[in-house]
Amino acid sequence: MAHNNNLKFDSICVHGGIGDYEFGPVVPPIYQTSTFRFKDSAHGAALFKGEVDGYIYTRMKNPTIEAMENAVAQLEGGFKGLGCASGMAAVNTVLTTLLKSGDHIVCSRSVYGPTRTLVETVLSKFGVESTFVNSENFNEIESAFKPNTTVLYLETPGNPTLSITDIETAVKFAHDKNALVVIDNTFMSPALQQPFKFGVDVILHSMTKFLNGHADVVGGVVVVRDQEMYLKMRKVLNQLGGVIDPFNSFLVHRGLKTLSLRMKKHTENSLPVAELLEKHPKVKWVRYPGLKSHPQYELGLKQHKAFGGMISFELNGGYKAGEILMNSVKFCQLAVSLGGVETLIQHPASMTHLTMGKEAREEAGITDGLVRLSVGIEDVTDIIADLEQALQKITD
Ligand code: LCS
Repeated sequence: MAHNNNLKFDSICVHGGIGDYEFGPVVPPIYQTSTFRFKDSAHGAALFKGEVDGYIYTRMKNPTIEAMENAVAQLEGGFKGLGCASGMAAVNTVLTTLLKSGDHIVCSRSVYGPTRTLVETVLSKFGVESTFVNSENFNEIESAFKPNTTVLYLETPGNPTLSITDIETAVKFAHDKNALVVIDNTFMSPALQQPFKFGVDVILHSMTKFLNGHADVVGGVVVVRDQEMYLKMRKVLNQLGGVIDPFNSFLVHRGLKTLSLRMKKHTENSLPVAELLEKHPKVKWVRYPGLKSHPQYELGLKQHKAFGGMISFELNGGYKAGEILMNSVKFCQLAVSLGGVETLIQHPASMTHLTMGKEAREEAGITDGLVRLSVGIEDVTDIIADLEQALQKITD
């Protein structure tokens, strides 16, 4: 199908990125090949010089991967996508491209644990300075900026606290200071949040989550707004080598077809689950962007099309009660990751955010008793019944 910029979002989910292929398949074939034959030596040389368009080597470009990249770029309203081997490969590609020795990055405190660890333990070795802030408080962003700040990195809603950052205000400020703004849009997906509309420069995702949606792929993607940034990122990704492979790209591209449907169902299921938790006597607090009690509820209404599938909460009995809950669920599965069709429950302090260290977690509001729920698309009464029976097992 020809690239059509006027299609509505749900139609892009189904048709986005699909090109014309031999024999007319309606889905992109899996070009499971590492390399592509040249017609003759002049053709090979012309491809390498960029004088003709075509394929050389799968780390550089592959039609199956390109199809998925174009689909995600269209969904985000961007220029081009770059498929990466994981979300972390996407984070690394972006930060390595944008930062150099002597630069300073301001980053949300509530980010996926290894993102912070990458900045503090790897990028620091190459002379990159960093400051982590509670980015839901604009004042903290403002006061963290230094003359050498070149990147503002936001994760909103943040993993796992679901804190929401005012993207538009942050972008205006950062651009005024000549810094670029990067957003990790994993938690909402373009179905629910479109950061380019607020002027963000670069978007990235762990496609392992909602974009693929079926818990059977590890992948990431970077989406950029223009050719100049695309060429810069592509060059670095090509050198770092963290590209996605054709089969995983195919699976993600298939997952995208139901992205809009799935995000509606995740949202539809999450609100009653969040409400149940909020009124439950064993629960201390609940964070869900769709609850009026969320401190940035109004901001969420402005930034999100709907509220998504992620909930965090803390039990009155703290870590011990959380342990009982996680060991008592039967339908919800005790596993890290998120954004798949199945409901998952996990404990960030001992799992996904362990490497950040206790002090950094506490500053970010990731308490030892915080439990994170990724609400799936099952029948919500099964999810609720399971959580109710598990909550009953907590006796004190
Ligand atoms: N960004 C966010 C917001 C994430 O949640 C994750 C992974 C990543 C980036 C990295 O993506 P990956 O390399 O795993 O594809 N988050 C995980 C989580 O919360 N539980 O397990 C993985």
